[in-house]
Amino acid sequence: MALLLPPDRPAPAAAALLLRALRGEEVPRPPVWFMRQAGRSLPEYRELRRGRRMLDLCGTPELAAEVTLQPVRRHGVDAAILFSDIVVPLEAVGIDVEIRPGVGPVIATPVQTRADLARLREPEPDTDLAALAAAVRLSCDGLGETPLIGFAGAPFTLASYLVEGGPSKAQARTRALMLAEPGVWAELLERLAAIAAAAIETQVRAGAQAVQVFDSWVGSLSAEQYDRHVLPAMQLLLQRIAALDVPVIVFGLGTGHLLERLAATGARAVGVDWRTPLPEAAARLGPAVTLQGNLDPAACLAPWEVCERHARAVLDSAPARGYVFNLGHGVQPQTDPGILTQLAAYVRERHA
Ligand code: 1CP
Repeated sequence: MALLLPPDRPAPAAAALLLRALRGEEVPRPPVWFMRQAGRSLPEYRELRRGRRMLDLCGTPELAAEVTLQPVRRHGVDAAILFSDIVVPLEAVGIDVEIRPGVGPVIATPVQTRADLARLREPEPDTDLAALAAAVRLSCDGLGETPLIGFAGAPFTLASYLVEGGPSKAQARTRALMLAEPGVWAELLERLAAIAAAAIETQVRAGAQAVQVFDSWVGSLSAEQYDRHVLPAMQLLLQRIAALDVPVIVFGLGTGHLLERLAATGARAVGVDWRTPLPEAAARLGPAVTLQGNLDPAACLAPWEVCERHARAVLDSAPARGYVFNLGHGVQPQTDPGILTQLAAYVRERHA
């Protein structure tokens, strides 16, 4: 499997751009990458995926590394994100999870009682997470100077899949458990924080230079619920990551009301979705927190002129320092990859 990058990959000078921006340093232009840049929007991914289970693809290091590199080759983005999924560390400890096409992760036996918690042990890095580490190492070998972002699902978002048994709109069962059984809930989130921490430690030790914690669905909580039922586990997770000395981005969809809380986890950077204007986020979080976002992914489904206009507005509203260009959530599967290539070039060249 060819892991080599074409000659037009960004020059090494741009390579550390992401890390510099995450640290709040002055940079010549904002770095650009896209959440869910690897995967279904790319025909070369769909080709490789054909006839394979998603989790088998994640568990085959050579293939996972190849998929990780695909968007870097094609779009010239300033970072790769490991091709994996937030449920991979759960599968690694024996949770019966399957990723169903067009649905997402489905858990055959949901976690709903105190007795179920014993199934959530911390993974052993050298055995349970060996394939994850190998995928990171191979990805880094192929990336050269371009940094690799490792990731994990945050405790709340992982809990939502485990408790519901699959994707859900409102996480009603999850929030019901949180309110009805706060003791069970706290232990559940503590165990999930340990699982996420182990996955991130493995990725950083194998070469990931930054990490993102995806708390995609935590926007369904009130600020008070977040403080009481989620923040302690997030702080545990972020404390373990702090020992690794890599920048951490925390992201959640629809978290405009929680931005200060996301920063209170100890994150170096906060991902913002398109509903919160960047100047508002900057004013609320201050210059010590890097912002990442926040082009509406729907803009990438529109003709290029429309996408460009919205991208310009995002860039014009972004802070001069401590800013990473991204979408406000993941790339939609039906996105024309040509638009993403144009968008990455637009961000790279606007300041040239
Ligand atoms: O080919 C396929 O059918 C699988 C589709 C797919 C892919 C490509 C899934 C199923 N996961 C992934 C890869 C993935 N997942 C990546 C790496 C790719 C990249 O970012 O470039 C990452 C970072 C994730 C993380 C992930 N998985 C999140 C957090 C990010 C987000 O979008 O909010 C979540 C919530 C998941 C669960 C999940 N896995 C897959 C789907 C379709 C879903 C979401 C289902 C739902 O709506 O609840």
